[in-house]
Amino acid sequence: MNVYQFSAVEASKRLLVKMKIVLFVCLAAVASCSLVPQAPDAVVNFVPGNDNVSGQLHLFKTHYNGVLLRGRVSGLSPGLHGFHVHAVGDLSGKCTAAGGHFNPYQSTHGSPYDPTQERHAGDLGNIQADQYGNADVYIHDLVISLNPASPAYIGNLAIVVHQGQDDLGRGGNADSLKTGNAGGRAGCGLVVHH
Ligand SMILES: [Cu+2]
Ligand SMILES: [Zn+2]
Repeated sequence: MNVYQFSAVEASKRLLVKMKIVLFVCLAAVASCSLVPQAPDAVVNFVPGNDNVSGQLHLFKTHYNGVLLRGRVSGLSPGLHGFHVHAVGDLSGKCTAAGGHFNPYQSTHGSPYDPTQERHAGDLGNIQADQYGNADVYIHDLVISLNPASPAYIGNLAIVVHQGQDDLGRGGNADSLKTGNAGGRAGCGLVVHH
């Protein structure tokens, strides 16, 4: 190998290293972009009702008009708690001013977990609090909407967390098909859509 050939090989090796560095920087840029947290489309801050509830949810618009609700509610008793969008965006009177379940399609109360069952649009089932009273919320619902043109739009409505468990319409009495017998209102929050 003469000197010229040697330096040509070295030059091409250096070029390859440079290309690898450029590729790495590009990939790192793409990766960091996908790690940037997405701003929520709406937020809910919980206030006390009959219990000293606090917490925050971030809401994201998803495909097909669905909504992802993500966050944490604290100050609950351990166990399952009925979780609904209610029809009125008023939190006063320990959440009683929020009215009944959000029901734009005149349905009976039911379960969001069974797509064959009738439900109020606002029926989001139960959330589960641990022994410390904290409930991590991660719900993807395809009925409620953050599209203002939808009848199921939940902007400026209230989300209520109840003191008891929602029987999901299977309680065998009249109230089961209205409220799910979820009991008093532990806390509530307004859906603030930006
Ligand atoms: Cu409710
Ligand atoms: Zn309901």
